[in-house]
Amino acid sequence: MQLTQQQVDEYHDKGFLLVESLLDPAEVRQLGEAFARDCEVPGPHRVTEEGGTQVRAVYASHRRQPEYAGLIRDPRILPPVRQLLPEDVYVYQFKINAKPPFGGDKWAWHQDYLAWRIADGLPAPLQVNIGVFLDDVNEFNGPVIFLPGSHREGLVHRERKADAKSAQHLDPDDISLTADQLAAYVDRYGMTSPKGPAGSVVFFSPEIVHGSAPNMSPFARRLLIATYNSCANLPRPQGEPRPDYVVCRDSAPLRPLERRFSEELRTVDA
Ligand code: HL5
Ligand code: SIN
Ligand code: MN
Repeated sequence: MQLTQQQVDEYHDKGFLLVESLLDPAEVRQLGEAFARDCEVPGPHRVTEEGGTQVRAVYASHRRQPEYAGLIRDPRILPPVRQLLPEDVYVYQFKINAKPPFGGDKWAWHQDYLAWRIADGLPAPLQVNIGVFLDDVNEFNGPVIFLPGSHREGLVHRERKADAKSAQHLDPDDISLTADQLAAYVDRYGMTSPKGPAGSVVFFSPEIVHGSAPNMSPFARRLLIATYNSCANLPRPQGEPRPDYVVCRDSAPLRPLERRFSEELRTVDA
């Protein structure tokens, strides 16, 4: 699949692009089952909600579940990513943010690239994120909210809080914008939250300001986020590099699969 020039322009202008129903319902079901399976794998890659046992996020599922290994190279996803970032790319980070009904906590207002610059010494914001809706996303279940156009000003600030919220990953809370910064940015750019059926995909910039509210609805909001980084932009950590579930080491250029991930899996099974 190729994006139209208008879609490419929209991504660069707003900092994100929503493509509705890119995956079909049967594929969404497969991905959901793979997530349920992956949630059972214990380890530091499984992040729980503060003070609880509920899963908040699971990292690096593409290394354990064939559905996700295929998805990151799917011909509907990888070629568009390469249109938005015309470089050889690899997956730098892969996570699924669970946000279960009545309990998924907020994700504070932040810019991704600041996290990766601070924590991993990532030289440049040469990334494209994809957000794959594993559930229908509506105004009730804690959709990601973007400040459209906010990616164009670079980093809003460069500080990290002294006390880390999580030892397993860098929680956006540690690098969040102040209330004044957020208010000024919303004044300039406004807010919007892409919504749509499960299977929709939102491509978004590593510099766009975003965040999301807690989920107090009875609807789950599982969101898969994969970050593609330019192969020429490897991290240069100052000290110990972070674990490879949070910063993937395999930086070999990805090539698209010939057929959609679900068809490739069928061939393997046969
Ligand atoms: N949790 C990520 C990490 O690299 C950073 C956040 O949305 C990305 C800010 O630890
Ligand atoms: C994130 O930006 O890492 C989290 C966004 C979300 O899951 O709402
Ligand atoms: Mn983020």
